[in-house]
Amino acid sequence: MIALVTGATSGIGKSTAEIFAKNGYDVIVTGRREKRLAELRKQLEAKYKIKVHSLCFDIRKLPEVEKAIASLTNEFKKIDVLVNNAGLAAGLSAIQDGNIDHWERMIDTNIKGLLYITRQVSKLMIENKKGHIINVGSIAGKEAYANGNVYCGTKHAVDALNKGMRIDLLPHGIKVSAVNPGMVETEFSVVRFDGDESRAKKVYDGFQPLTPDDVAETIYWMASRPAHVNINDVIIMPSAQANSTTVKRNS
Ligand code: NDP
Ligand code: 8X3
Repeated sequence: MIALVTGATSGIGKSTAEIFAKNGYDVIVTGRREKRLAELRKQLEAKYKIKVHSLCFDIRKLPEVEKAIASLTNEFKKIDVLVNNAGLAAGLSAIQDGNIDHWERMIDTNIKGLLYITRQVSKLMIENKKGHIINVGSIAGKEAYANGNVYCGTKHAVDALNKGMRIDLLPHGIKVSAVNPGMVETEFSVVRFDGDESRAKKVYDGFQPLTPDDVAETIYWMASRPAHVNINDVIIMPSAQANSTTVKRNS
């Protein structure tokens, strides 16, 4: 069995690659940071005795996505599970003050990048007559919160695409699911705040956020249901978080 996990250099994607490897899958890991991909490959191969193939590319660039998928050997083209995880938030501003570069990075990565790779991999799954696509959405795709406008918009788009691709791929026997987490402590907030680590840390102050492993375990559970069962959609939250903005913190 083969799983391709986008954005495996950090956070949820890295944990997801590991849990598939631990369960005997060969994995294809992607991201832009080549050194991290090489380290992950070495680590997973040594620990789990499975095969790891790494693809270093920017998911926003269609020619890079096409070249990366085309470069896979026939063996690695038989992808059973695609985890569409690569994504980011950039900034947190009122709509009138939004930074256009932030908007474009989020739209290009979270929507267009997800589409580019899905188009390539779903064709391979159709040839193979099976497959499972698991989209990483967010609680931000289920509700909007102050200053989250464009990030929430991209994750609402993922929610709609999840439903749409499930319909289109149904005749081909391909399952489509989404996992929508609340707050998970990863590099997400450091990226959102352009590298400001102390601001990022405050996001998770005074409560226990989800870990990347919590989400990875859910993704693997979704992927490992029997053939006749599909988990369409999951929302997973820290117990201390009721919705995007209501969090019980110890003061
Ligand atoms: P991280 O920042 O830790 O990981 C993001 C991953 O996405 C990295 O591996 C990064 O790789 C990859 N990525 C980002 N941009 C690109 C790009 N242009 N091309 C290729 N890869 C890219 O964050 P998380 O693990 O938290 O985020 C993973 C997903 O989970 C995202 O879709 C996010 O929106 C979603 N999510 C996160 C939540 C949270 O609270 N953390 C909650 C809900 C959803 P590299 O930099 O090497 O390219
Ligand atoms: C990340 C979750 O709501 O903290 O998708 O932006 S949130």
